[in-house]
Amino acid sequence: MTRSKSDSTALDYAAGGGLLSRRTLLTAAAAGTVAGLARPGAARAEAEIPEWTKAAGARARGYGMPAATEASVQRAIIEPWQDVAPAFSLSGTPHHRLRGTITPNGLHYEVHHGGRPDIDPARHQLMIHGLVERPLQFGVEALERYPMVTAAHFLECAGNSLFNAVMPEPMQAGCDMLHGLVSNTEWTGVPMAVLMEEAGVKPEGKWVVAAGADGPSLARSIPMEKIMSDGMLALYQNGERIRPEQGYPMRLLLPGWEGNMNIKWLTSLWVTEAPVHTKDESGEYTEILADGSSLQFTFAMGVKSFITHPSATMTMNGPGVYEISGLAWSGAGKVAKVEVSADGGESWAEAALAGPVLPQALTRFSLAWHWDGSPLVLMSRATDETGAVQPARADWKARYHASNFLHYNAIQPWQVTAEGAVQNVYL
Ligand SMILES: Nc1nc2c(c(=O)[nH]1)N[C@H]1C(S)=C(S)[C@@H](COP(=O)(O)O)O[C@H]1N2
Ligand SMILES: [Mo]
Repeated sequence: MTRSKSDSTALDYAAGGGLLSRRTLLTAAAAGTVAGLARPGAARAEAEIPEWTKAAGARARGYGMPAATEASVQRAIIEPWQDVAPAFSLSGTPHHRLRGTITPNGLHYEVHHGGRPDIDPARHQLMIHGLVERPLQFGVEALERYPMVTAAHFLECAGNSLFNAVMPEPMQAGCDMLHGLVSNTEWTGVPMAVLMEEAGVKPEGKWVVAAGADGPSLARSIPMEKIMSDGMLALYQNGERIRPEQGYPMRLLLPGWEGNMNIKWLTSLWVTEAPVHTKDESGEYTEILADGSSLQFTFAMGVKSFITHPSATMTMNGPGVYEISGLAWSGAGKVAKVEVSADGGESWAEAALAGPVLPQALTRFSLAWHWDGSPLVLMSRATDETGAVQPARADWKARYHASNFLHYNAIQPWQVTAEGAVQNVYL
């Protein structure tokens, strides 16, 4: 690769393909090498005075909305099974249109097995029954009086990134379609342990079968240990009441565990001795391994990351200095490091992680990059605090049957063409 002399004196390279040392973007901006981004300032007197500066603006309103010019920032409606299962519906978070780590409530991904029910909170009840000393029933108002905790956690569907898992050729679509079934929220609710202690779990009560109030009666068996350690009855989502899409008026939250177990519209917690092998955990949500056998109860989501800026469907704005930015997470705990490659995996540089890095939460990473206009492949590889590393696609595929689309966490390579198009590729 050739670089002009002025570039190489101003920039401090960390790896191939133009990756820059972590602090470089700030110093490059200061040195004026982020060429062509800002225009020279006009003298104040010559500057145009726009109409919004000359008149009064709109009045205060009861519930704010994004700017009208941002109306195209929407969830992607994903309908791969529309013909066979019409009640099943999905939408993906447009991560390539967002920054930071918290997902706005209106853009949280959705997976509904039987559509989104319209629940009257005054009539909704949560029952705790089975192997307990005192079977209990709670309405929303009663739950409001319990002590609550707040924590930021990702939620990811076990079927996230399914197109990369099973399609023979990489699908050309954005992060919303490809990886949108993960979102990150500050959840607030009552610790499950508080409710279970009130009901008095009998010594033989080792599992809890959680079920929702929607039509398909989605139900999952959950080990009591998880319920007692960090299970939450979530009532609030980023400070406001949980949205109908996310389980209004209440959902089960199991930090880091596959989305399916986080039962929405929660109505029943049945304490049992053993898992009951519901339809959702025997037929569905079991991974098919390479030898054809199936794997049940993969609870924690694997370590994973993808670059959001730039990403597929986006176009580079000419050669120059850019910030590569993306998201990383792990169901096992905190993200320990994210490495980025700009030469298809030949060399790697460590990205900066935006703090505080929280356990089982989306973590933003970034790294400065000088794109010289030549074609190359960008990718990110996350490692979590247990030492687990995100696998290459071929290694992930070798473990599973060709038809398996669950728990896909392989590295996402993005091809940048000489024309500046960013495309999904398999590597
Ligand atoms: N009652 C009920 N709970 C449910 C579902 C459902 O359809 N019904 N979908 C599950 C699946 S498969 C996932 S991935 C998550 C999705 O949560 P979200 O729609 O809030 O993103 O909720 C889970 N809990
Ligand atoms: Mo899911």
